[in-house]
Amino acid sequence: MAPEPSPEPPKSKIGWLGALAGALGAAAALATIEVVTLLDSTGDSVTEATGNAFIDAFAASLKEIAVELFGKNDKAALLIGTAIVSMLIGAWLGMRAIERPVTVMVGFGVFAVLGIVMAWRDQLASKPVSVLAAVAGGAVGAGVTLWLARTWQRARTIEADQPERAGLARRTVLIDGGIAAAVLLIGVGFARSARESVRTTAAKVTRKLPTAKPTVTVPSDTLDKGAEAIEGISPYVTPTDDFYRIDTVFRVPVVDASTWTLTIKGMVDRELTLTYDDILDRDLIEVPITMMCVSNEIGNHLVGNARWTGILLADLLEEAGVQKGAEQIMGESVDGFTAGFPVETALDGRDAMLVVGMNGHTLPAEHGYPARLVVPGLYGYVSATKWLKEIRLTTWDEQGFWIPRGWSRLGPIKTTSRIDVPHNSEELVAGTVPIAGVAWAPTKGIERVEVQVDDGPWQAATLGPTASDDTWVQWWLPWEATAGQHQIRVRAVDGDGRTQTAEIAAPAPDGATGLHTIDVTVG
Ligand SMILES: Nc1nc2c(c(=O)[nH]1)N[C@H]1C(S)=C(S)[C@@H](COP(=O)(O)O)O[C@H]1N2
Ligand SMILES: [Mo]
Repeated sequence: MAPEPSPEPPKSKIGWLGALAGALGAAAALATIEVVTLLDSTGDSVTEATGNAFIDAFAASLKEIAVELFGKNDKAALLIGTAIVSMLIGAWLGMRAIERPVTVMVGFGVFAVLGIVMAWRDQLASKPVSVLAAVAGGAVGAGVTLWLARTWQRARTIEADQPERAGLARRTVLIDGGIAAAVLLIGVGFARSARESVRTTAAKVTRKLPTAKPTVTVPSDTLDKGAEAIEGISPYVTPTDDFYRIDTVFRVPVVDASTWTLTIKGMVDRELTLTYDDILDRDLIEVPITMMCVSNEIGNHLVGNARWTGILLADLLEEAGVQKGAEQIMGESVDGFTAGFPVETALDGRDAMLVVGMNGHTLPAEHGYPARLVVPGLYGYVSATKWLKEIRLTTWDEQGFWIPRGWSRLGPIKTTSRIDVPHNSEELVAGTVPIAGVAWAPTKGIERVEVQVDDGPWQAATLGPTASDDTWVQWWLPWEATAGQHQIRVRAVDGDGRTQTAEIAAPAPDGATGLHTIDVTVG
């Protein structure tokens, strides 16, 4: 006698439903962090602190400073990646929600502790708010996971016991899951936009940039202007919106200039502390300086020329009194980034500056508001600290951010030239074609730029006017393009008479070398 077929026994394992509960729980934890961080809207959240820690750790293995990873889109990708990884871990925990709820609690507890550790080492995260956010996030995460998993498991059991209630589990999962997801999205959306608006208000520029006295005249008849303008050549002064941006921050720091101060300390006779007003009340000067990133590959655009407004670092150092034995000037930003350069480079007569303005306007947040350093002739990674909070006179024992990560202690900019037009692989029509671009060797200046087509002779290009040797120079050469494939290369000779090396070197550890070379087809 065959036994009655009994209904499927309820699964003891919750399986993928638990995974879904856990993923939603992790998302709820992240959303809670966002909401609690409203208590300190201008600071970094636990999630952002984790992103920053990741960047710092990962930076060590980067051959190129920040270029790929720290681009705007990649930072968003990192944030989304953090959320996905958290949800995967949450899913893994959620699958154990019924049999071993303790695992879920411990898992989210570990999450919270990790978050606190990350926030502790982030200089822009408020410690009490981070602890609160992490603990609340962990508790909500575990709570949501366990609650959803239990509710869904119960619905399944009921469904298994009472066949007339088929579909109950599916409906419960859809409704609860949908409500949970909606609450999370609304919570995150609200918290993000509220924080963003507080940040924008806090970062409001409080005082208009006073008029500055130009130290040199910026020529108006540059090769990008007027009726004779060469189309496609880099403008002599790079518009602020087009100026490259490189930094290690996950989010641009928000600095309230009304409470911000800059301290000059370390090996000085008198420690100086300046407010934003103190700086703006001084006699400001405006100096055009070409700034460049050490990560710039030959032919690339991590370089720009701007008119910087500020005061001479040399004047500040004189007031503070540099002590004997001081070797290095270390700038530190509000988020803890550091960059150091030799004391001599601020005192040898070049215009090393404390900067508050760029191209006639208040320094934009992305470029270091309220103040940054700019030192002619040095790569940004050893000199151009943005969101500056401290200038320390110290020895070489102290190392700036990128030095232990494999970059050279000294970072003088190497003489470099670039072809802007024609483009690589461009198809041209036979006839007279301008070959044009820029070349730079800040502090030394450019004496000559030479262009070679195929195996022909090196021909001297015509140089545009410049304001000083601290800036790049525009150059151009009319070329009689004949049908066929051609290769064009450029080299510069600096103010010391030294020709740019053709030897190819990668950016690490102290800047790329080689000649920018392009191929064109003339039809
Ligand atoms: N606080 C801070 N300042 C910084 C950096 C940074 O990561 N953090 N990067 C430096 C590097 S590597 C360069 S090349 C320049 C770039 O300045 P910009 O973004 O204004 O072009 O800033 C420098 N100052
Ligand atoms: Mo850089």
